[in-house]
Amino acid sequence: MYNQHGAMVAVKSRLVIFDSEGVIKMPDRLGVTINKFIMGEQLSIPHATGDFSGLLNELVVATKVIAREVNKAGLVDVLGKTGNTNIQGEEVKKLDEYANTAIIQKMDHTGYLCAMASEEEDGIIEIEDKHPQGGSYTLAFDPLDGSSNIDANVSIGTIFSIHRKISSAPKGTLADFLQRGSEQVGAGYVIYGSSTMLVYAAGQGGVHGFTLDPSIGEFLLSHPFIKIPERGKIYSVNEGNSHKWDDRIKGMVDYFKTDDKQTGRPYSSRYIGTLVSDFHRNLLYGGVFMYPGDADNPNGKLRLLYEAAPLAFICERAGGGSIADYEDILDIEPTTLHQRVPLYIGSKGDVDICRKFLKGEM
Ligand code: AHM
Ligand code: MG
Repeated sequence: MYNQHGAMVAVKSRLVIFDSEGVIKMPDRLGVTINKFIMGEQLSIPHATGDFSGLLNELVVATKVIAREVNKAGLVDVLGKTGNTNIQGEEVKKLDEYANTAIIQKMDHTGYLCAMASEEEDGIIEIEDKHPQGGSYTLAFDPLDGSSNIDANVSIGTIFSIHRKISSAPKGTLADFLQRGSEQVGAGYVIYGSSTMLVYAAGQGGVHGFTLDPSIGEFLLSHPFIKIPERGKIYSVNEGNSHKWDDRIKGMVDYFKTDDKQTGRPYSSRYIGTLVSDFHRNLLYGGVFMYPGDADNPNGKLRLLYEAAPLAFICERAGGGSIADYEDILDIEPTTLHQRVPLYIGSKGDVDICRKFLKGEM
């Protein structure tokens, strides 16, 4: 059950309770684990089967395994490249491969999924016959986002998107993945940074962040009901590409850099080069992340199904916005698994400015 703030009031279970202002009261003073929180959300949804909670909980374990490997990456021989290229034509780093396998192996036998899709795999990943069949969800993921940053000990992440299966095929079909972002039943990301943090939104609920306490190996609720500021002071874009931008994009970025006290400009530039991290910072502080299309890549670089759409789902739940060139990200009907889209995402006010530039209204 949710109150008028969208706050879960799982009074019966007394797992996690929010007062009428949406402020959390933690009956468990040692901290609310993510499993307990997910259970609380499940109990607040009538007729929930528990499958979605089960799926999320398994995914949480997979990300803890990845976090463990990321943290010891400098100590063992997992840094560096495998010598292979993935289907995007990019070099595959060893940790990418590890993260991809960890998620597949953690999820394939759970019975919750009909199929998976990964940035690292060409087609959809079938659930092998030896595993339970007939799962009612799909999982699309970027196992290790920001892979160019791995060797430099800069934060990287995992992004995931969950849809309900729509086809009648027990093993799922491509159509089950080619659903609009607005149809997601849950989405989230993990940042492997100075600490490991998982942020997710599910069903009609809000956006919640959990920080991994490595001493007990648990994600504990640290950021309930994240809301993105209406306007920010940060723009994030790879300006090394500016010579390939059209005049609309050049004008947009110039606008954010122009001095105008009344509208709080100039904005500061912050660009990590890991989408998850750039997005997360802007989610907390406000601002806009942009990866525009350019002369070489009209659709930009980022992928709709497992990068743009899940972050757009979270951003929208947090009160922000996200657009491609002319459409809201969540409204785009995907046509291919690894489709790329231009992306402008963050504070609503800032994304609206981008929208106006893209439409030629500014
Ligand atoms: P990846 O999934 O292969 O790591 O690529 C996606 C990453 C994003 O995390 C980031 O926003 C972008 O690529 C950075 O690209 P660029 O180096 O062109 O600025
Ligand atoms: Mg990636």
